[in-house]
Amino acid sequence: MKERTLTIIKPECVAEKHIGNIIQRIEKAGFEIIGMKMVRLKKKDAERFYLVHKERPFYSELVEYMTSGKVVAMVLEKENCVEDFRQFIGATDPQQAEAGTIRKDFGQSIQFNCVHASDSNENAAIESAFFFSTRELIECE
Ligand code: 3AN
Repeated sequence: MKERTLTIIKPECVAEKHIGNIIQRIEKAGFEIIGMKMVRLKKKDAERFYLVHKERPFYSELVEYMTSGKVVAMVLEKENCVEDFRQFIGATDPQQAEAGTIRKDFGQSIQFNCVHASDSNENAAIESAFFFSTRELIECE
């Protein structure tokens, strides 16, 4: 069954002009882009997006980082999308990420790890709705 996931190309990765490379790799790996936009998150938006991490010691740093520049948000569609995309981008810490993954190739550290990806179908739906209205998503077969 087709699933969806929400990914974000993070500020440092946009600033370093990796958008094109990353999108090309995502497409070549068989993920269909059904929604895409560039935004600069406001503090209150980033706080809400990362609310699950509120109690983590890195929460305020994370909010500051995610509001520090433009990001590109995308909704992707594919069979087994959530799990396959997390596999495709690699571990949270780029140093632990497998060779050939996006985080291995473009990530700098556990915080500056170049992309976000939803970790469950439930969160994918919530995170997708955070950035996109249903009208902004392409209906795929
Ligand atoms: P993932 O992005 O792989 O789902 P999470 O959900 O544990 O990983 O972390 C969300 C984000 O918080 C990460 N993408 C990263 O930017 C940041 N982060 C995670 N762990 C740390 C840490 N130990 N120190 C600083 N930032 C972190």
